[in-house]
Amino acid sequence: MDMSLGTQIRADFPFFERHRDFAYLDNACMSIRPRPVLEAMTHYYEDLSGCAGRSNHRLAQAVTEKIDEVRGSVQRFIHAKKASEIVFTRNTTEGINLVANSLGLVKGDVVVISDKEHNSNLVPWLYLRDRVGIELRVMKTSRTNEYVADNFESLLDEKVKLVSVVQTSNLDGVSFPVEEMVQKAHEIGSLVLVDAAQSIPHGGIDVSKLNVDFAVFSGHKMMGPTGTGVLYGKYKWLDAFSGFMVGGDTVERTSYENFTLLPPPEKFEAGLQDYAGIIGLGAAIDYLEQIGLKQIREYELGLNQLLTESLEDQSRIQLIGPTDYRLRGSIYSFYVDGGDSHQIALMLDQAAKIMVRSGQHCVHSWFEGRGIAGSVRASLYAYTTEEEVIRFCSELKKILTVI
Ligand code: ALA
Repeated sequence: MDMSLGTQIRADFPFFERHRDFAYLDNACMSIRPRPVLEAMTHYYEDLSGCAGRSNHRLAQAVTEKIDEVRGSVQRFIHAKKASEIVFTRNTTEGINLVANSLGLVKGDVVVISDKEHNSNLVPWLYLRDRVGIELRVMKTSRTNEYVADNFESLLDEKVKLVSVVQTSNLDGVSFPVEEMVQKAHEIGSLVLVDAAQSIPHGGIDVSKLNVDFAVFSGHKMMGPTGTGVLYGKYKWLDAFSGFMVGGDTVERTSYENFTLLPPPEKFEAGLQDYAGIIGLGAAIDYLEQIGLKQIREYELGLNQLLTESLEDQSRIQLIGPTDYRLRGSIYSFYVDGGDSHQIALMLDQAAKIMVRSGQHCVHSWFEGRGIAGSVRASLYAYTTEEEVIRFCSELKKILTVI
């Protein structure tokens, strides 16, 4: 494995030119943007600055074309059948809320999630449980946080209307076998939503091969702008939805008495959109494709191997998830008996400008369920260098001698 990817592409990121002494290991929360993404956004503001799908002057037409182009790029990138299956959102959470509020679930309907869902894929369902009376079933994972087929199958019956699960966990980097889960869910007539926020940036997704009904992800974790996201939905389901947020640009016509919604995806994209952001997201996809998702994945595994092996001898470290780095993608998440995760993260930052995330990572339910206060999470990406990983391990070892 060529372990030079990080240093090779580093020059593409103005952020790293300005912060040469940072070790940025909080990529599961927020990624850094390469120059082409920043330039694409600036191009919108400096050269285009129009609305899409409204005015018919040349600037508006140019923006409309760009947005259509990006929709096509997303379609190709995730292997969707139609561009109209791609809805632009603000983030993953918005996509899940859109589906939760559009499915028309009623009292007694069941939604299945896993025991390691981010709040974005837990709270919308608890909300529907409290307001509508749906039942929420939680699939238990193994001691090492992995999928257990029996635990999933035992929850499936004809009352299940949706299985909504994370593909790759932000807690520990472990992935679920989504294709197998989709097959089982479809056999009992349930739809499947996959939260792909942490999987797409590190390996992509093929929604057609997985045969998922919905997939959601965010731009900011894949080198794209903040406030951008995507909901993929099979056209037949999007078409059947009655609309969630409605208003300008979602309608074909209105009168004082009624309105006619446009077909998908327009009927879901209410109001002026983040055109600069969407154009930036398109540039992020181009950039990721240029590097190659397979190469990114393999490179990150190499870094995680280095990280895992360097800390193997640290008996106080309690790793979350399997010890095998190949099962944890780009994440190394741990806690230290007798050590506070926030204190460790602060010490890493203050002593060596190493940025990691600490706490419960918006997966409070998992931590509460196990009586663990929180973890320190180092998360890697294509531009992470071996030097950053080595620095993290060495500073952490120093900290472990004083806490
Ligand atoms: N989901 C983001 C994280 O894990 C916020 O940090």
